[in-house]
Amino acid sequence: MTVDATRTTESSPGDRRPVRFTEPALAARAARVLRDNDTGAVITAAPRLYPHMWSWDAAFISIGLARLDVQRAIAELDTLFAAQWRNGMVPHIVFTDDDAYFPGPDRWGTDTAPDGPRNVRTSGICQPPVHAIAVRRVLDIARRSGPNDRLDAERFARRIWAKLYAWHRWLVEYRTPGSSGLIAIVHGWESGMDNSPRWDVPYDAVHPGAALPPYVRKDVRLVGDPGERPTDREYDRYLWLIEEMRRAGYDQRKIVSGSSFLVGDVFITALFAMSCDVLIELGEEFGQEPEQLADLADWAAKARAAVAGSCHSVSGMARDRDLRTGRWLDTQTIAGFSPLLCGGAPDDVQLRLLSLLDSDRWCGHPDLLAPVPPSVSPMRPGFNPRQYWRGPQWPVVVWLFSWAFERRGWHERARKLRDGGIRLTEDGSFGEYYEPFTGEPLGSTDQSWTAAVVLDWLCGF
Ligand code: 2M8
Repeated sequence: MTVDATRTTESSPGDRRPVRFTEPALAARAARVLRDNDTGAVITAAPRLYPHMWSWDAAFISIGLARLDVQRAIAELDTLFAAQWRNGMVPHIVFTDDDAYFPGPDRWGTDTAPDGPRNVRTSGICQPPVHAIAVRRVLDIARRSGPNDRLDAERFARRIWAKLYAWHRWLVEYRTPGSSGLIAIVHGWESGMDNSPRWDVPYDAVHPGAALPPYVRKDVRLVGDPGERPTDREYDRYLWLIEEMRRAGYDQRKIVSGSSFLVGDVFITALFAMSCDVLIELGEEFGQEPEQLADLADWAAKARAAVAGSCHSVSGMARDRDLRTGRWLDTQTIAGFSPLLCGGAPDDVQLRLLSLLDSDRWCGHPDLLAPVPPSVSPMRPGFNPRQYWRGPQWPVVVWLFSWAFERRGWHERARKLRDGGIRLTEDGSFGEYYEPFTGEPLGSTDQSWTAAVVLDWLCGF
């Protein structure tokens, strides 16, 4: 489409934000963000704050890229999977040469990890398994864009399938300890929702030792207000967990048995169930081994049961579980709606969750600029509208819910989330996250995954 990237709509006196771009102008700006953040090798997660490739960011980014250039979208996922560990883990960061981010590759010290990749430096943990969903979306977009794109994307989907299967197998083999069936994380960063109140209780049991090597944070210098980022106390714990992993020599079994943080993550478990479904569809289409398809069906069923089994008997909210103490973690965060993503909960629980999501505790809160779920309920004590994962709205999370609702046949709900997501981002800054009442962009601007999901919404089908 030909567009004028500067065209804005009139903003009326009641508007809380001065600038609103028209949809074509917003799409053009989103495309420019993705192009500007392209180093030639990877699209960085954000220009200054995140100068590397992050695992789940790359998945969302590939979806936006597919709207511009299917080949480039495929290359992005290929780059990520070229860094896959030999045991199947997809690392949470693939490092570029930029040294503006801490902790960088030296602090992770994965170069000698027995399962690590050889020619590329990575972190030593993972992030949510949304990659099969991205491959599916890239394929769907390519099929509508023309015969060459279709052929390329089909070849790619066939080729990457085994890597996706190995990644899912790794999660089952190493990360389903205990009987809850939830997929376990060994660091809050693995959840993607770094300092969410979901992790406050388990982090209380992480006691950084005197042997924690000194460090200097770089993130707090790169955001307008350091108060939007996690605290130093939280960072000490994040770094201590890395220290524990280094001492375990990045041996997954040792990490899972010894880490002072081990939590069953209900949101990841729901995403895993959905991704297994998608992998089955792709595997059936491209003639993959029936045994592997059966594995995926089994894993998806167990993951769904685990999500349903975590639901609180009164509120219906899904819960994480501290696997070190065996206690459920009751927090009113967006992760509580996980059963709405993957299904599998009894009808009455699902209905309760849907009406809670619509209520003034969540999307129906009268003061929200855009009716999309914040990371934490505005009614929860401790809700902070400006602080990282403790209140702001995240467009990628909204995208996940809109994608899942569409798949579940809830078209009207999916459309409302999409419209709300565009309302949130139509100032054209592509914030990393947004203050829910004013719509102020927070954290980084020109964040790639925000631009990518907005582009996908705007190009729709
Ligand atoms: C944030 O996480 C990184 C650590 O991985 C950080 O705060 O330094 C999270 O929002 C995470 O979900 C995201 O993938 C990453 C890059 O956008 O930033």
